[in-house]
Amino acid sequence: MAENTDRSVCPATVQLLGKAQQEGVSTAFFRADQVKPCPIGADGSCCRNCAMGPCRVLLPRGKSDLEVEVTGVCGATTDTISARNFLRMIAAGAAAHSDHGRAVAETLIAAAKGEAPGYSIKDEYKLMKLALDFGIEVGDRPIEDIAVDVGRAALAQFSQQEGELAFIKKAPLKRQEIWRNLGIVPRGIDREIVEIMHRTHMGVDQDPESLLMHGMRAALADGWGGSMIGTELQDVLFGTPQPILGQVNLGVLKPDHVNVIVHGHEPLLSEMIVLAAEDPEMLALARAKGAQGINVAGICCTANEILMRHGIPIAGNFLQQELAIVTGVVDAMVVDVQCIMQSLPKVAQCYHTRIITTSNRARIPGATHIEFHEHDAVNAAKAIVRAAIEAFPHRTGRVEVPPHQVDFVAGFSHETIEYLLGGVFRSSYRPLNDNIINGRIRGVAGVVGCNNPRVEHDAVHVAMVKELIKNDVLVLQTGCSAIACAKAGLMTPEAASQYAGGGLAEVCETVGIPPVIHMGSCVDNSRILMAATAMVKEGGLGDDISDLPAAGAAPEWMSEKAISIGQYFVASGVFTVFGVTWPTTGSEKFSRLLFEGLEEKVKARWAYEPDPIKAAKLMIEHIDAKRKALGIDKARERVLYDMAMRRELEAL
Ligand code: NFS
Ligand code: SF4
Repeated sequence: MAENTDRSVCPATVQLLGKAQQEGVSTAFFRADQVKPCPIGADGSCCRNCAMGPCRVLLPRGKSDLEVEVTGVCGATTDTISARNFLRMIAAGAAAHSDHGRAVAETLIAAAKGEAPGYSIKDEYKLMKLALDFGIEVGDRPIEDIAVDVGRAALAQFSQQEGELAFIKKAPLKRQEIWRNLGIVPRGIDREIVEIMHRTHMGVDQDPESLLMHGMRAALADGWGGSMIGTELQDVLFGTPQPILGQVNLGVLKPDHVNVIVHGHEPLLSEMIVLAAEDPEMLALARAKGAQGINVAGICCTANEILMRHGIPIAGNFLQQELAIVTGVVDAMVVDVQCIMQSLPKVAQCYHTRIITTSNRARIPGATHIEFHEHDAVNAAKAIVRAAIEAFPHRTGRVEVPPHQVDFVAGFSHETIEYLLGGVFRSSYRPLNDNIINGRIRGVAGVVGCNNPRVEHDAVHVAMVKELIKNDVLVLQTGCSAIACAKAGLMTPEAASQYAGGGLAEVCETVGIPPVIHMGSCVDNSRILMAATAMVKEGGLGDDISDLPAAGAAPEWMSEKAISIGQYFVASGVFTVFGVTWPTTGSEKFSRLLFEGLEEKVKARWAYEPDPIKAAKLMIEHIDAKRKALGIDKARERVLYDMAMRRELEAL
């Protein structure tokens, strides 16, 4: 059995794991010891797509499917089975992000029609830009009418059967051309996801390469479709994020307050809970029950969403959801969709915490269901906050809130990066590109994704990101990875001088940004696509995303959403490294297609490397190769020389 100090680098997590153990509370950390991963499923060699199986296509020890062929009952080979399983992960991930995007579009329409009290249009400028993207007439029409049309056009992207998704046109022209030549421009979001399920059904598409091409099409429908719709429309409804100071880790919970944790992904409800918690009636009720006030905090991507727009603190990332309850001070944990552990009601039984499910798509036995609809959001939010207040006097057991809480800066949309770098009057990516060209910044890395109890919590994210910034790579982050690095103190402007290489530190200090940039939730990975595109369009770094000195990673991934994200990064031209485990290791043939073969098709590929330092090195090597291809490798040598000279001078 591992020591708790080996399970996480996050001190609050280690502390509460001790409390959970003392109190006999089961958490994912301990269950991971008990439930070992099935080796056949782990390497993608199990097919259960029909009742002639399930078939386990195990190769003789030490042999690969390049040498020996093993098939299922229907004759499906190892690489086909591996490819089909991989595609089904993409389908599930793309579906999750996209269904989220769909809900936002529906809410925008309802809000514009005045059928969703509490919601309004916060970013008219972005709405106008979207109207242009969708070819909607603006003229001097009322803003509400335009919003209804934008919402409807966004919804139509899901059911569109032919043609191309509208946001594809936001990508660099060269990238669009690559997609068109390969025939992988998504037609409609739902269509590409459904087609994965069809193609991977028994006896349909059995050519791994053909399967993978379609997998990319569906993944692109996520990144440049469902996720991008989610991000853009949320900006319209809730405002485009701007840099904001936040606090993170379980120390943000307040023992003398009613604590409401919002956990999940869709900010539609959590935005209303934030408002309900400020309602004088609710505050009075909380005081009447003996509380000093109402404290809202977030977990997972919901946390990232409301942090960026309201400065609401983040209690923790994915693996801290159960531990938040173990503090004994969480009065209600409100969940919507995705990444919510079914164990929560069971953990809550040991305390007084109310687990409240709110989406008709996501119910959990043992939880209280208070269904949330946008037309009655304010009342649902108040009912939830009231339930938390009523639970407050029933706190039982020992209260233990870890003292750990870290300040950080978040809220970097791709628009605010542009603005921060270029200033008010000439906002542009020019300064970023220039600093990459002159070598102060070596390149850019997107480090994103989950936690996974199969590896030390947060440790892989933090080690990788530290290694990258030490080597002058500017890091863009989202999701639970962003929360991990915020907790580690990497998201303050001061972190630049402490952790970044000389060149990157100099740029960060001049502009006043951290070396690690928080860009939001996982659907906001679409912001990273937009930032990469803006860099290409600014000029001087090639004419496609694949020309940029850039790389991506999800070092502690666990969800199917992460696979979809990784695949749309790769299909968009970004070299992408995953850690923990790799779901196609059972087939050397299919793995080679992902790790090598994709390069000639989309000019980017996957890599698998669980060691964070080695993975960072792969990313840096890739960045350096791209610098060389662009002919800007010499500039960096000069900068390094300058730095060395400067240090020498300083030493005198
Ligand atoms: Ni992304 Fe966000 Fe976290 Fe992973 Fe889950 S919360 S959508 S899937 S675990 S990063
Ligand atoms: Fe076995 Fe083929 Fe059926 Fe899969 S589809 S379970 S490999 S028979």
